[in-house]
Amino acid sequence: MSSASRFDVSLAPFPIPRAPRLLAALLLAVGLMACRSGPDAGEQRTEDADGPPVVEVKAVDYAFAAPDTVRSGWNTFRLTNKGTEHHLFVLSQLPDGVTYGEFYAKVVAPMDSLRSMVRAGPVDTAAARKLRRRIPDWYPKEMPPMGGVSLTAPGRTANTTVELESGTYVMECYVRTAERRFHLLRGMAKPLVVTTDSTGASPPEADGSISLSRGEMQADTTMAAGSHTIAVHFGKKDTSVSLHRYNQHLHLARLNKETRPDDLARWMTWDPIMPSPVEFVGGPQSMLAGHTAYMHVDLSPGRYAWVLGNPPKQGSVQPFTVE
Ligand SMILES: [Cu+2]
Repeated sequence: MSSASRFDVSLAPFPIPRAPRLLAALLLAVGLMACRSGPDAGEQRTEDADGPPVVEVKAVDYAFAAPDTVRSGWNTFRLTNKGTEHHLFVLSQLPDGVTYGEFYAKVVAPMDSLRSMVRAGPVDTAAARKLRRRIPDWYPKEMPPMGGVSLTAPGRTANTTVELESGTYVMECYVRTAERRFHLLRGMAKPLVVTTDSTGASPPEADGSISLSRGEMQADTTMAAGSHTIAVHFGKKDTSVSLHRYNQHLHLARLNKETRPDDLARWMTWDPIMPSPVEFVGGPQSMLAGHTAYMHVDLSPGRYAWVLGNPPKQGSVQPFTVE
C-alpha cells in the first residue's frame, strides 16, 4: 500500500465510533502503563550477549505501549497483539527538524479532519482543499519507512530485527477497521526516539532469505518445521513510481484449507481491512532499498504463504507447505 493510500479520503462516509477510543485509552491507562516507564523501558538483552536487545511493543485495539526511546543500531522489535483485531506497526523516520508534535498537528490532524468530513458528507470541496494545503510537502516523500512488524493476529507475538539510525520516528498501525477507519487515527500512532548511543549489536545469522525488488519477491519456500531466522533484503525500487509507491511490506500468513491465493492477493492490494481472511504471523515492514530486516519464526507443519503488499498493481502471494 502506498503511504498516500493510508490517508485515502475518497471513501464512502462512515460514522466515527467514539466508545472504542475511550476503551483503548482506558486499556492503556490501566494495563499497559508499565511499558512507558521511561527510556529503554521494555528493552531486554537476548541470550546471545552480542545479539540485538529486544524492544517490547504491545498492541491493543487501538493503542501501542512501547518504549519512548531506544538505542540506534540493531534492535529486535517484538510485537505482542493483545487486541481482538490484527495489528502491525511501521516505523517512519521524521525529516530533520520535524517533531512528532508537528507531524501530528500538520499531517495526522488534518487527515483525520478530512476523513471525518468525507464520512459526514457532502464534502465541502473548498474546505477539503484548505485542509489538504495544510499538509506539508515533506509528507510522505521525506518520511522513508524503516521497518516494523507486519500483520500479527490477536494473541500472537511476532518480531523483526532492524538497524536504525538516530532520529525521531513515528510508529503507526495502518490496518483498517471494518468501518474502514485507520487504526492510527484511532490512537495507534506514537513517537519513538532513537538515540545516538548504539546497541553495538550484530545482526542475527539467517538460515533463509527473501529478496524483494520492484514489487517482485524471490522467497525460500522449502523450509522445514522448526525455528528459522529469515533475512529479508529490500532491493531496488521501481523508479517509475514515487517513493511512497514502492513500499514493499511482507507478511507471513497461515492459510486455511479454503484460502485461494488470488483472493488473498486481492485482499492485500490496498490497506488491510479487518476482518482478515487468514491468520497472519508477522513479517517485516517496508525499508529503504539496500536495507535488510530479519524475522525469527517458529513454523509448525501446515500451509503458509508469503504475502507481499503493495507492488504497483496487485499484492502477490507465494504459498508453501511446511511438512
Ligand atoms: Cu492496528
